[in-house]
Amino acid sequence: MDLTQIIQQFQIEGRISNCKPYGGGHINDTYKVKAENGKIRNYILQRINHQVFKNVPRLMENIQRVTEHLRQKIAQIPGTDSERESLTLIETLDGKVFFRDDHGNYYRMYNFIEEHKTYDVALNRYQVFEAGRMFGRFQNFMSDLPPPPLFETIKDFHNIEFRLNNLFTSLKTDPVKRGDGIKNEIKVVEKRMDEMKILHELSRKEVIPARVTHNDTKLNNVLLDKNDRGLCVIDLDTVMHGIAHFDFGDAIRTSTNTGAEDEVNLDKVEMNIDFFEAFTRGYLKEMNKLTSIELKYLPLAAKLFPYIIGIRFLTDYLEGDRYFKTRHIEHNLQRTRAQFKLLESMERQYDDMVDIVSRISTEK
Ligand code: ADP
Ligand code: GN1
Ligand code: MG
Repeated sequence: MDLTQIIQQFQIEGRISNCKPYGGGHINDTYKVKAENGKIRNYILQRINHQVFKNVPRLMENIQRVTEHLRQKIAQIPGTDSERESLTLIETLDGKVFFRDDHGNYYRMYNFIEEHKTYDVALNRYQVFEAGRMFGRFQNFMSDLPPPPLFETIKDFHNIEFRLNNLFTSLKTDPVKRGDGIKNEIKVVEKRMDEMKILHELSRKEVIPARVTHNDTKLNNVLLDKNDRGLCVIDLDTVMHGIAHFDFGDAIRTSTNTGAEDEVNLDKVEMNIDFFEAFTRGYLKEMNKLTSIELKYLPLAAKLFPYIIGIRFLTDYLEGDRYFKTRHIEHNLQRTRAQFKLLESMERQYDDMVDIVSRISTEK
């Protein structure tokens, strides 16, 4: 079955006139689909990576519940447009929210949200503030998602002990013989292991409460409008139970970095503390439910994410690049180095992060 035949399984309006790869995600394959019947309608088609997401039907059930809940919440706010501010799934001809082809590949479609912008690297404070507001609002909205609990789409996704175990197992077996070249990176990991386990421990002991979280709050997973105002949180595959810190941490990792996630020139990689302030301000403006313990640990969450994602890139490098899409042979190692440089920059500015969180959370 080719892509055109797959698209025809969905209830789209018009004749398909174009379908081309879209976006820069590391996991799924995304296409922009254009259909015409007098007027033009665009859609997003995604082939869901079922090596990563092992139970796609249950994942899609989550997405259906989450998008419906968000739509209701948004519709209650005067002046909002729930068609543009939440994702809308397109059903198949037989009323399902995904299609499975003869090879066992899974596809879904969404309405294309027109006139949006996404950024891999933020250009100014306002964009970062808006991203903070959007992810804060997302967490706030999800706090009354009706039961039952969401399905866990990837087990142990942000479990640092699991990620460390995977790294050291791969280092020991060294399947593609890359272990010798990463001694410095292993030192970076080992030096911080105890500190980086703190949030996991606090969550395990329920000192930090479980919440419904997004878990993949990269800056480019929020669509902004043409004036850079926050529009829609996307990429909902990993929405499940987590702690607020997962969303705060991954968003700080990607929205305060002055360089690219895979920057070769490490001099370009720093945390912009002004952007940290802007994100925190936007996030806490909307997410007003955090306990004092949760607030206290936000700066640690910021450091955890370049660390944990760096470990995941490094593990994938050791395993021969099987998980993340890569463009060249050293890509995952290059990403690791850039993430660890960002971590060091955060460590230098840690006291400033603590002051900022404490100032913003006590302002009224
Ligand atoms: P991945 O999991 O691979 O990152 P995403 O769901 O984030 O996939 O989608 C990849 C890109 O496609 C996004 O960065 C965004 O630019 C675009 N995109 C996704 N959904 C929509 C949508 N409904 N409308 C417009 N653009 C979208
Ligand atoms: C992946 O799907 P995408 O590109 O938004 C990954 C995230 C990583 C990110 C690093 C399901 O996100 O966890 O932080 O790459 N998503 C999954 O860029 O593993
Ligand atoms: Mg994405």
